[in-house]
Amino acid sequence: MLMRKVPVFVPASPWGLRLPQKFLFLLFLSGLVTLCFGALFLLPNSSRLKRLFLAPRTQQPGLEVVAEVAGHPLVREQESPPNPAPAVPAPGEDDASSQASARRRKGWLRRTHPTGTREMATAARSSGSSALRPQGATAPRPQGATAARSSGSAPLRPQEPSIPFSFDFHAFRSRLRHPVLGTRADESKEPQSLVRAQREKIKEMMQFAWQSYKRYAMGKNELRPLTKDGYEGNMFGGLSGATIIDSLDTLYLMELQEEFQEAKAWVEENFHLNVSGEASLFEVNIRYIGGLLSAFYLTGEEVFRIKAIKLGEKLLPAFNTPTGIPKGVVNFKSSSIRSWGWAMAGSSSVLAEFGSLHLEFLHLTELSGNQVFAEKAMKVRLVSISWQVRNIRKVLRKIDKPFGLYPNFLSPVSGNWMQHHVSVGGLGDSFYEYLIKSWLMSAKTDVEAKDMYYEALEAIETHLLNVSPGGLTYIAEWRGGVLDHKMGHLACFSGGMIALGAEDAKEEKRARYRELAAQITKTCHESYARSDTKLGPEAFWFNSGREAVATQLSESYYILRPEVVESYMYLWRQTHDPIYREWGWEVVTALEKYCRTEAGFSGIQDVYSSIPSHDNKQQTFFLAETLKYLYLLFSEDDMLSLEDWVFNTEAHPLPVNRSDSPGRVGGQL
Ligand code: DMJ
Repeated sequence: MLMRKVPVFVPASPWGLRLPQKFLFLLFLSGLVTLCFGALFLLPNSSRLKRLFLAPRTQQPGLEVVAEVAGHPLVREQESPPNPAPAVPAPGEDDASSQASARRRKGWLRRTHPTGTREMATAARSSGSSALRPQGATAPRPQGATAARSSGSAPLRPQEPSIPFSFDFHAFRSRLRHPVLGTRADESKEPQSLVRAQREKIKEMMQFAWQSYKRYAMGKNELRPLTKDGYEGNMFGGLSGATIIDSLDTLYLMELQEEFQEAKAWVEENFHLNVSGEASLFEVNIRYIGGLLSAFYLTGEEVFRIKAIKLGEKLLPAFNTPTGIPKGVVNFKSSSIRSWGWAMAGSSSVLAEFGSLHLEFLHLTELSGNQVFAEKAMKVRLVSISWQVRNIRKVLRKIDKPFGLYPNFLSPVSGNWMQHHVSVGGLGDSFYEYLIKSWLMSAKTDVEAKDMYYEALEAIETHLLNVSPGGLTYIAEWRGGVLDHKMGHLACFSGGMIALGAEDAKEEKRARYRELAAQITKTCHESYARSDTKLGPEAFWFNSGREAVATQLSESYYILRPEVVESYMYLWRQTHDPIYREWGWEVVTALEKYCRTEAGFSGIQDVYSSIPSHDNKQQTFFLAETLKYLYLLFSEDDMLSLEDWVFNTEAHPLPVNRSDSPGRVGGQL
């Protein structure tokens, strides 16, 4: 019989184990522990276990980083690194196609909202989240208003990690000073009034424009009413549905409930971001992001917030230039960027384009939370969305300006002006608009924007403003000191802008600016009144004895632009002079007579012909802006009150920021 030899000097353990066995057991145990610890690293970032044991040392908001902007001194900025390498989702990665990182992003998106889809919204509602309705509204509202709360309504799932950011939609709504759609005092006082009938007529026009688009072009960017089909265009990088997203807030405002629901359903189900074309940074920002942000602020529907943020991420590569001044075109697939070929042979960024991002980008920060956005969207480096636009401001503040004027073309590489053409119309326009609106949107804390606006206006007044022999006030264009005595239709927004900014000007300038706003608006009205159709041309001149008329056919077209009625709306709100409603109604009548076709509204090729031919395009801004401003012109002042809202340059209302959130910009950068 084989007997195992037991060494006498090795006592048995209390568990009956001998030393070699104990050693083996310990070896096994320590191997197990090492394996478990190593496995932690393989867990997704959102895992609670991982965060518990491997707490990341991320930078906290408020930490200062120092960035060098090429050609400029060191830039000190809150929460912001140098202009980074593009840190957006990998090409093609988005809500439809992203894989692992999308799952990671979903983690934080879910944390701040009860829903990303309609089904989830429904679930949130049925789980008891209170329905939001426009405050003080008496009439039925679009169902979009019955939105789930952004935070606090749906309890976070126990396994969901918390994040330092959440947007409190209820708190935001409670900070508004007026019901979103107003109190409709006029409706109860005078239910059959003329103004109400006029408003209803404009609503019918919107309904017709929408129905026509829906019937012939649903999902395409624009309707072609003559050929009864859709058109995608080449500005949106392959994104679709520009008319839908541009229309959301107008439909909501006019209480076109069914139509609003159709538009919202399309966004939920069909608005895909996995596109791969070249997009205009400016157009995508003002139309898509502006439209989505407004739709969110009006309804609280999470789908709009999420899509806006994700689209914002896709635009970030545009800022990857030595100066941080973005280029105008982004390739959604490769993230490569370029300037428009027409902008000084592809060397320049355009003032109106890079100068019209501020409002939307601050709200993207407000709704995403800088740190989370940076961590997830940028993967590694911490970059706040609003830093990008703050940097633009910094560059413009420092650069030498000829006579205090801002030329239209700037090199994003050197940070120098590329020529000296100054215009308050095309190429320059909304840069000035965003200065005064940044001041207003910051609840009058962004002193830098205010100062830049009044300084620029002063220079415009000194060098560009003119009065024609016939007594019409106009803003000319400036080419290195020589004036072109013309105004573009686009420049006609300036009447409204100057009216809007008049109240915060130095006291001795206030009356002057009010008067200037009225005079410019009158001139723009003249450009309409002097045409056969009572619609205004694309550009009008003041020379050779002719005033406020186009001088060639190539400038005689009207493409359903809003700028003139936009100024009527602001002037009406400021003065309540009935002339603005009269002028607005002239436009309604002319649109009906010359632009309405069997299948939608169309621009016309010659405003001086009483039988004009149509251009076969129902522009998205007709629904976003022209009809919205007309509707507001015939509404009470507390509908989208200017105390609570600023309109972006595509007429999408964005709220004045009265919170202490990161999106809020003070005067100092
Ligand atoms: C709109 O897209 C915007 O208003 C933009 O600022 C320039 N103009 C068009 C409409 O005319």
